[in-house]
Amino acid sequence: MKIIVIGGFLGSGKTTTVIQLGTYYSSLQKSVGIIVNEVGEIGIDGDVISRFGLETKEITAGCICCSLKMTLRATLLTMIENFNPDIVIIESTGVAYPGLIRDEIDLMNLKSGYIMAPLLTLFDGSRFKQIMKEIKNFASGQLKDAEVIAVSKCDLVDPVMLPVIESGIQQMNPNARIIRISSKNPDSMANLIDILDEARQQPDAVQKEKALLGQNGNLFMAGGSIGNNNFGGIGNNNFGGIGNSAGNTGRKSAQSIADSGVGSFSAEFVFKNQRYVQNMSDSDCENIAKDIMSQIQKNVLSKSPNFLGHIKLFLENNGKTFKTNLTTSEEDPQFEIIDSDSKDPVSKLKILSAATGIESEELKKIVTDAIEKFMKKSGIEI
Ligand SMILES: Nc1nc2c(ncn2[C@@H]2O[C@H](COP(=O)(O)OP(=O)(O)OP(=O)(O)O)[C@@H](O)[C@H]2O)c(=O)[nH]1
Ligand SMILES: [Mg+2]
Repeated sequence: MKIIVIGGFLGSGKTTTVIQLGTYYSSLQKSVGIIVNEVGEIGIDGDVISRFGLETKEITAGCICCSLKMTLRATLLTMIENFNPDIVIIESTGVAYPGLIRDEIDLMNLKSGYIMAPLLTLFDGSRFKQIMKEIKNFASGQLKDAEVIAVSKCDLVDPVMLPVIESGIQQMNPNARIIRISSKNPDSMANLIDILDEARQQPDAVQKEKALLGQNGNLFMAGGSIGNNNFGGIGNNNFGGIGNSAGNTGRKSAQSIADSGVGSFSAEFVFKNQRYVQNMSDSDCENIAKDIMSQIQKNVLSKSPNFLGHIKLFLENNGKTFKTNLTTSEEDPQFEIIDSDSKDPVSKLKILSAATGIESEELKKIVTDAIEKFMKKSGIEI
């Protein structure tokens, strides 16, 4: 069994990459199991991935790198017991430290045996400037354990900027191999697959840490651990970062969500008059999804003018999903229609919102206000 852990900030293209890798491995007749973690209570990505015929388990309401380590363990063990996949792909939340997930798996002593692919972390090239401005400390914490860093969405990046981005990233993690990917460029994905198929190249960080375990079993805490030093270094200083990372003098621990400075809120809304909604045309559904998203966008912008994150809205109706999403303050929402083979006949809206510079409570208010405003305007009750 091969295990691939994919991390990267909110909206950096993890799910898109998971789907491409998963469908590729499936096409080789390999059995693939996917574990996807969402920070909110409502999951969306698991649903999206499973529509590609991929066996998917979703872990919600927290981060598998910190509060949900035991859930990750149980999910992985059940998956192995149930169908012992050839390949397991794990998508972390966008506010996780992926290295902690890799290390946690290494510490599970899985009896079935496994090969860990090089730890992959995505870095959204199209948001380079904003990431460096808004969340540099946190992003560098996410990158520091990566063995492979993929600059994602390269199709959206001015080619002149790519070396600049790569050198900025290399400063944050001098040891990582940096590659370029784009979901629109099959060659870049083929290159990624080749690299994931290579044996893990870095020395085993967990073995190093085991060697550093103190008598009381605590991880080494004085002066930073080998390969994980958070002191100084360009873009690598986690002191005084957003959230409460100050005072963390050793390895990062169970606080990635707080460190990220991201507020989040997720909810599912069921339409009251199902028959009415089911008689709506596709363009009505598209307009509803866009309308609610634009209200949310306006209000998030007013609270956090330079936000980064991922706001995802799914309207599910008549076997189709009308999806709209937004990852920065500077872009327009993206829209697409996905066919669903979901057996769920209930028409509903799912919203996952996560953004920097805004409290979770504020996001909750913004989302619920947007829904209320929509109901008033349209007369459609949710
Ligand atoms: N142009 C372009 N868009 C991409 C690419 N990869 C992903 N996207 C888009 O970026 C947005 C976010 O992609 P996801 O794959 O959902 O990102 P994610 O990292 O899984 O997001 P979270 O799980 O919410 O953190 C979606 O609108 C994707 O369609 C790419 O290579 N090029
Ligand atoms: Mg995702």
